[in-house]
Amino acid sequence: MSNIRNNWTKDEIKEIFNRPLLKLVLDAAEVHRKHHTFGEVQVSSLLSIKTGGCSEDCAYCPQAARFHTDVKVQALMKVDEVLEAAQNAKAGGASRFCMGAAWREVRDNRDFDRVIDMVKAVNSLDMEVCCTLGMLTPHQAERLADAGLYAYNHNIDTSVEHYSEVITTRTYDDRLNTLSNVRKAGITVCSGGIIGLGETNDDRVGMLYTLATLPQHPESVPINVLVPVEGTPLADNSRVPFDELVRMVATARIVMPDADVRLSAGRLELSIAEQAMCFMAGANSIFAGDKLLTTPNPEYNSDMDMFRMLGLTSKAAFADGRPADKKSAMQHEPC
Ligand code: SAM
Ligand code: DTB
Ligand code: SF4
Repeated sequence: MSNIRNNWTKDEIKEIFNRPLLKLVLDAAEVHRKHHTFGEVQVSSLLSIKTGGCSEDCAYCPQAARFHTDVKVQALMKVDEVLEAAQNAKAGGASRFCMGAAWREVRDNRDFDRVIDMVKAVNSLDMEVCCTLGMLTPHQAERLADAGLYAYNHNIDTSVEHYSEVITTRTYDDRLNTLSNVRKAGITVCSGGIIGLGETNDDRVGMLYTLATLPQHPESVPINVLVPVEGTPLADNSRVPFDELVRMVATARIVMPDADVRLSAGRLELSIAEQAMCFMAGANSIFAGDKLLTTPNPEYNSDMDMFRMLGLTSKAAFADGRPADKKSAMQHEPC
């Protein structure tokens, strides 16, 4: 019998979340060992293909036009420039290349046509291609799938209860709808959130509850720690203590055993020892490269030193199968 559950209750998740920290880490490590190759880490590289000037009001985001941050608006990059960045990322050891655009949603215009060309170009490098472009219609998701998109990142960010404290310009249901469109198109789902937005522990449990009770768990779950950026409403939020991140990672690992749990934004503030505890607790994915979208991330060489020190290895691209395999597997599943 599969031990993947989509019928978690909030109380069950809360009980896990509140276990004594080292017991929680040990429990998560056991789940991790059963479902993954322990010590293998999926390495993604991020590129902001269209930066700043976004119409949304996500209170954490330096790219929202309404906040006065140092981010310079940049139009959509050219396909050749993106391809070169992907080649460099591959040479640096990344197996997945994720392209982010500061858009509320995708529009059916020439910019989207260009993104489709970017997806095709990066796909030809035999890398897992990921996009995060805002909301998608079913048709747009199909076009991305046909171009060879492997994963789509769209975060729910926080609990349904806390959501409207952070974002007012699109709803939680809008986000869930995009996730459903992505899933139906046969693209793997990458969805997680952020801690440090002023949420309570109940909100953190609530966010994991939403993800873990989706009809199918996301294949990737990024856990971001807020990077406070000057000019955003959350610039003065206090730093999330590291044990709270470990709790979040470990609980995500236990309730979504097959997912890749990604230690995402906020890694620059963590020591190697703190990251090691996150890897023990079930984190098995990172963003590598000295920049996330607009904020800094650890240097590539320091991450490689960390990998050597901790005995971590990089997961190969498509180790979990190719999109075509997944789509045909989905089509053969009973309704
Ligand atoms: N515009 C698209 C969207 O919002 O779906 C894609 C890009 S958006 C920057 C991707 C994700 O980055 C957000 O959903 C959020 O979870 C994360 N993010 C943005 N700013 C952040 C920050 N300052 N700290 C941590 N995570 C952040
Ligand atoms: C995700 O969950 N985290 C990444 C990626 N998905 C797109 C983005 C983090 C952004 C951090 C702030 C910035 O660099 O602008
Ligand atoms: Fe725009 Fe995405 Fe930033 Fe929200 S998170 S302001 S949608 S770029």
